Amino acid sequence: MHFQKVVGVCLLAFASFAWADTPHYLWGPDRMGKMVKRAATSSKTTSKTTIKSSTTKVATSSSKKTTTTTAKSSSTTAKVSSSSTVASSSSSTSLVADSACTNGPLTRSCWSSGFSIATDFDQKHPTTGKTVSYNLEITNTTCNPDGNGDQQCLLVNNQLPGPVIRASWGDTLSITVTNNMQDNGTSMHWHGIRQLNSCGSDGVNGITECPIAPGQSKTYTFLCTQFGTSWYHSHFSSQYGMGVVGTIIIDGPASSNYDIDLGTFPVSDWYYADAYKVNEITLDNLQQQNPPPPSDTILVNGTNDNGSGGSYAKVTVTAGKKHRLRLINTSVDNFIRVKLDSHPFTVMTADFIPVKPLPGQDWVLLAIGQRYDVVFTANQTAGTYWFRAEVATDCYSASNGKGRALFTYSGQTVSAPTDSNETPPDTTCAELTTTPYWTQAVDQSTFTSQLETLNVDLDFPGVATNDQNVVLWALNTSTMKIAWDQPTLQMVYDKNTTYPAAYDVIEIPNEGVWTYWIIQQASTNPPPPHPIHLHGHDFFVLGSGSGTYSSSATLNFANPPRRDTSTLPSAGWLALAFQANNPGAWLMHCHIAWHISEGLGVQFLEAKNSINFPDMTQFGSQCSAWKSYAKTMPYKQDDSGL
Ligand SMILES: [Cu+2]
Repeated sequence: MHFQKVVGVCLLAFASFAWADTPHYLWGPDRMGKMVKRAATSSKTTSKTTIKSSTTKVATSSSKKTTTTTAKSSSTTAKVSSSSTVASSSSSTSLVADSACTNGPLTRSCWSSGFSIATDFDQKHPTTGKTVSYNLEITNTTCNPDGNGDQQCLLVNNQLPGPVIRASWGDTLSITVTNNMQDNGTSMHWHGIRQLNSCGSDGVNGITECPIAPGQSKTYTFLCTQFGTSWYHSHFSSQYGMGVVGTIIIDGPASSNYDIDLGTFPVSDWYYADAYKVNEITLDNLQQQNPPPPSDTILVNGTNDNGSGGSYAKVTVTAGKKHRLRLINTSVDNFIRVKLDSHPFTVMTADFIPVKPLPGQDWVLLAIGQRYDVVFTANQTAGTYWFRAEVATDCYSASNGKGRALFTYSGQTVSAPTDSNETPPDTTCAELTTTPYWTQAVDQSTFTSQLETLNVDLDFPGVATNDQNVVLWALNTSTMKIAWDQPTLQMVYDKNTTYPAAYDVIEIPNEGVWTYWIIQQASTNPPPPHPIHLHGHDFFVLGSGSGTYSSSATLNFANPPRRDTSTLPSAGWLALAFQANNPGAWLMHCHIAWHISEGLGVQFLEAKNSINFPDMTQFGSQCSAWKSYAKTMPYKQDDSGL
């Protein structure tokens, strides 16, 4: 497979590099109309990233999408409507779900008749017939999350983070997103949601839809085939860094018991400058191989106290009870470690995958996009305890501030204890090794024989969209860049196979195959590790390591960790596998917002002849509205668009 080099905008965050000579800048307005520095100078060095792939055929099954009625809801309150229950997909599972037990504090592994923590949800899931509806409105406004002062923000329902989207395993979610921003398009991605047979609701502008133009709405509809914790965010350039973020709970069984569900607890880096501007500065810095700006602070559940008027997130716990806390890293650039003083965590999920419980976890590292659901017992002296969230410097993350929250025992006065300023461990940015609760082996019969190599460069295309030379990140030999008004799904629907090289389309023609990907970073690449995220699937993490992948490396095919976001180590490799079992166009990318902006992504076009397309009349109307708006929009696309 040959991929032509193209232009996009992609670069890295490298905190370890010494700051070099003062760079040359051009200036121009950013999306918010502020004057910002833009990249100007050319640069040199190249480095390579390599992806190897191979495919093998195995049996697969397909699931049927069922239709349900929808209900309207007001902004933050979900309404549920029921229709007749439809049998879900049939298929075999190697594990037998308990049909008798019901979910409760001592029986969290149970769920409903025929479904439990032992259910292989690739093969089988409930279909409740319920549709849970939400309305999300995005506006251009101001916020002041930590007391630093009002700044420009883009918020969902005027709150940070946006409302929690909550449904149960087997429900259908129907979420209407309205763009009431003046000068921004948008599209909303539901991170980690499989979107089985509903690729058109994946929310990736330029791939699965045109952006939603100002004043327009789109309703995303999908079935909750898995359960656990996740988040949603805009996929329109760096927009989510300005607040277009919220969290998701899909209720279901769990591999650990607990009494009280404390809900989602996102941690995020935060910048006082607008994210588009920070993105521009990062691109600028990359030209000199300088690090991006550090974040200004870390928000815990959207808030912090910087000492001048902000407030800490406050959580009440009940003595003697087990509490479930749903941790999510919703950052744009930083890996974050968290802990709750004197209350070690038992980790029980990794992303949307229930895992064998891992007790005794002190600091827990979350890459951008990752989630861990944890359980802790309130068994200490009644009082208030610090929750800590700090950037992982061993992952080349950097922040000028720390995240803090207060956990107080019920009946006690909230009173911040003296902060011991405990230092988080500085290790090797190692990801927690998790074991899925139920065993699923990855087929390895032709892994070796069908291995092929796709090369990727840290790209020096010579000319960029703004007629300047810029260094770009590239995965699969080209820097990714999509056109907002030409989504891949439309091209596939039109049977137009002239995908631009910059679309980085990798076709997986046949369902049922296992695909294997070794993502290789050269030692000459800038050092930050990359949190690699795949849409439309979980992947199996066969292995990772430092240096160059070798066929003698030990890979785990028997029961590998499974999740939707995993870390490519600095100067190392990451081996992933997933089975083609969901026709669609699926983005795989680095979840550092600056890096996908700079092109570090590819898209898999899976079984294009079997895609269940969305309503293409509505799809076309959304594109028409976007094209009409784009003629006069004040801020043109200046990056990958993603
Ligand atoms: Cu990256």
